[in-house]
Amino acid sequence: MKIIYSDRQQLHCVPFEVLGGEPTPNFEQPQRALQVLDALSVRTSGPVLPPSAHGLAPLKRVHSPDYVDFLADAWNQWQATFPGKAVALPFLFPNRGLRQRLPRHIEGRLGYYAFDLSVGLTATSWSAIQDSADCALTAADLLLAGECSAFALCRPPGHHAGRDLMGGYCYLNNAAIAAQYLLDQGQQRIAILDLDYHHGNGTQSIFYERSDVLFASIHGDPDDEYPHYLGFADETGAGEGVGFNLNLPLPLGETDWSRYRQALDSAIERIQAFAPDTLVISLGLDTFCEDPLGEFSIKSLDYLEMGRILGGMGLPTLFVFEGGYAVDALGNNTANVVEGFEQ
Ligand code: SP5
Ligand code: ZN
Repeated sequence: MKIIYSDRQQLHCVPFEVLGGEPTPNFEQPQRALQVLDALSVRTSGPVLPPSAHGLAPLKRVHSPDYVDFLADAWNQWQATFPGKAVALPFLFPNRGLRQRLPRHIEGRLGYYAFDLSVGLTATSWSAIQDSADCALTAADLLLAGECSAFALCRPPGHHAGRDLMGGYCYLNNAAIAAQYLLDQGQQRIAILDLDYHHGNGTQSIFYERSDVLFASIHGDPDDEYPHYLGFADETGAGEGVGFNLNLPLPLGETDWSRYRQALDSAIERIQAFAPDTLVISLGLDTFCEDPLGEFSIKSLDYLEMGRILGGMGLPTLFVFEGGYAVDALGNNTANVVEGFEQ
């Protein structure tokens, strides 16, 4: 399958985040994408192609126009206010009891559009963020042109980003943007299967009241794991979307492949009943046993079987790369999914 990737995605590099009460080197490093690119180039049919620019319009079909314009201009505003400070980072948020009102000052704007401290912006972040979304859109074009699968090697990732909210290393929701684009190009139903270890709160919230996009997610129980405030089993959709949201939270520490596989079977059963035109897979590899942010125990060879099961669904499939922080194993694990899928 074709792999879509842009070198400009290397331009986004946030030096630190805050974890466990301490400044910590940011886990979402440029090297992640290079490891995956290497492994996919060597081990799968390829080829690797650059994204084509789709402009702001498809982004604004999912995100609010003010949020997209903010992302594109945030660095300029930051630099004007904090000259010489290399990373724009929020530090306060309009939580309970505070006004949901976009203020003038960049400090207030950053917090208004963020829900955690993992989403710094540097001088070159926007190029990478935009190219990451363009990778998903270009991969969607391949499916529209009749390819049966494509791999969008997106970085930064997307599934935590909401309509006007960044967090969890995510700025633009690449999977949601691709799904909406496929609908706008004439498809009727899209299923999004989110296999990242963390719940895809952004994707869920974007499509929560919609019946043309089915969202199914397998993830660490948010009672015990990030993002904590969404992703529970009783969230089944609202309004038109009732019945089109499926959360399968699994326990930390005791989820191995056999347990995960049962959840995957349930998700697949629901997706097959939905009969989507395209399956978008938010592929996070942070379910890996050695992932520094995860508490599942999936092994490298399990990803081969995961790929075979996904390929066995027989649906046009768009892979969108999300999380995964065991950098040394990330390429191999990702290539295992793709190789299994192609068997
Ligand atoms: C795209 C993606 O995978 N984003 C993940 C962001 C997670 N950041 C916060 C991690 C919090 C770590 N706390 C560990 C709690 C017990 N495992
Ligand atoms: Zn994750």
